[in-house]
Amino acid sequence: MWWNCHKAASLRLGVIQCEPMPRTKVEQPNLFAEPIASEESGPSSCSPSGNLPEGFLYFPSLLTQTEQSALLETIRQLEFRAFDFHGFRARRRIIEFGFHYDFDEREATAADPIPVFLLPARSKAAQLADVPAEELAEGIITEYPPGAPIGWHRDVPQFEIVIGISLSGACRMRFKPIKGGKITSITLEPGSGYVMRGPVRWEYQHSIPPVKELRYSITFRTLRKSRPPQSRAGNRE
Ligand SMILES: O=C(O)CCC(=O)C(=O)O
Repeated sequence: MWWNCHKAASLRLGVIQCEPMPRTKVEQPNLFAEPIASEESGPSSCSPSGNLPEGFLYFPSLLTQTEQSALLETIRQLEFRAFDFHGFRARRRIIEFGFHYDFDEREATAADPIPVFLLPARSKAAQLADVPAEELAEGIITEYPPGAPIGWHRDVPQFEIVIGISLSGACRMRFKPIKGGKITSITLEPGSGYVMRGPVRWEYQHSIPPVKELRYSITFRTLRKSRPPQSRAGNRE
């Protein structure tokens, strides 16, 4: 059923990039103005992003410049912690709200609530996914200094729909089928949003190569209500 909701949300909210749906351009005056029609090609191993995995939606103009600036002003003052994965300290740093995920225990436990300054962004993220804002139970802010990547992974199975918002710098996001196959990619521009659900969420891994400039992302996730369609293999975060 999510697919139907998905279609409805897409038509109401703006441009999506998603296969096998044909690319649809619908003007949406405030939230998602300036939709892009195509993306540049990625590295030679990547195909152009027109072949993005099913279930991935991209909204290039989710936040206005003013909204981006206001969020960044607050985010820059937050105390990030190094992302630690089984003793490996990544270059990116994070702050978790709503839930904290413990990779050693493989458990999500309650964390500080999603702060007020993130609520407008959460509302917009919820509209992208066509879910009530309160269902976005977790919010993670990630800081990528220049040169910081995020490796290939599939998000942990405690969560379901993933919605990401990009701030400050652009980056490339790549997708790789877990069962093997072609890598595809898209550029995530500052102020853009994306949704991952269904096939792209469960049958693919995603990654971000080292970023060229400082980037922040806000990731909202809903809690999973049913068993994921795939085994746990390939989960990292
Ligand atoms: O920075 C992003 O947009 C992606 C973040 C991500 O993949 C993750 O936190 O698992």
